[in-house]
Amino acid sequence: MEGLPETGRCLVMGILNVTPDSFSDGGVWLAEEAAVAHGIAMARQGADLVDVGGESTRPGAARPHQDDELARVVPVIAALTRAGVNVTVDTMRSRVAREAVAAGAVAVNDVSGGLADEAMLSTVAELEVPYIAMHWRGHSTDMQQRATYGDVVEDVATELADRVEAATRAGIPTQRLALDPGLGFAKTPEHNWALLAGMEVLLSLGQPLLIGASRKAFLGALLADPKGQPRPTPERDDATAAVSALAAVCGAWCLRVHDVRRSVDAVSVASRWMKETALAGQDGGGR
Ligand code: PMM
Repeated sequence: MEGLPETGRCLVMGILNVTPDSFSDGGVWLAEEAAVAHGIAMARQGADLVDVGGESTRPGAARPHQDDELARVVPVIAALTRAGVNVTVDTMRSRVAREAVAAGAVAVNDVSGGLADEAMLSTVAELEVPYIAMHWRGHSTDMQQRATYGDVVEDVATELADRVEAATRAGIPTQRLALDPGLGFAKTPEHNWALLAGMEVLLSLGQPLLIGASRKAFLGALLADPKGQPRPTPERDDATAAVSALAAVCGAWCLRVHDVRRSVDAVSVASRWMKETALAGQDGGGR
């Protein structure tokens, strides 16, 4: 996508939640120094982007005050940028997006797709940075009550198409716009699996697709023990890497993950496999 690193393969975005309450790493990277060190470590492991967020979006989470969000993310973004890391900001607030870009962020990742702050789309258009618009139906406090769909893949595709229209109307060129089905956001596990299996429909919207499956509850449920206890969050990284490999083969543009090394490896395998498939195709299958 225009303005972001070109690698010729699916990108890997490392997650850096500078929050006290994110579902998997809440509180771990709240201290600025620890957050910056972890961001640099993820870049060294091969993260193409490091996504810095100061608001937890886990189901039921309360929103932080804007000043607290700014105080959490801006110094970390500035320090990572100075260290040469490509940083994106995970925010629903236009003011945070503006200050994050001033501090060096190269793109804005908005889980609300511009719906939470009416100034977001015009701000991003003015800032001239890439924008990731996620499918969203409302704030985390009650989002799971909004997980009602006719056909989830068709409904999410239609609602994302509306976001493309709103973004382009606000002045964001499609070359700078990526989409995300928003796994776990107003979605049941069944909805998440249907969306992964329906990636082709989402890709037919014509925009790059980001997939954020990392450590999410639907993987915990899939890997539950015989008593039905979900697999604990840090033990979902191998399943996350499996999703990364499959999503890369299915044409994802970027994968947002906690464990960067596993997904970089998964993408390497997927890329090599796809290259071989293409070569076999050129040879008429005679190799
Ligand atoms: N998921 C979370 C936060 N931000 N951004 C995008 N684009 N896509 C996602 O799926 C997404 C996101 C919640 O997960 P986290 O608490 O592990 O960051």
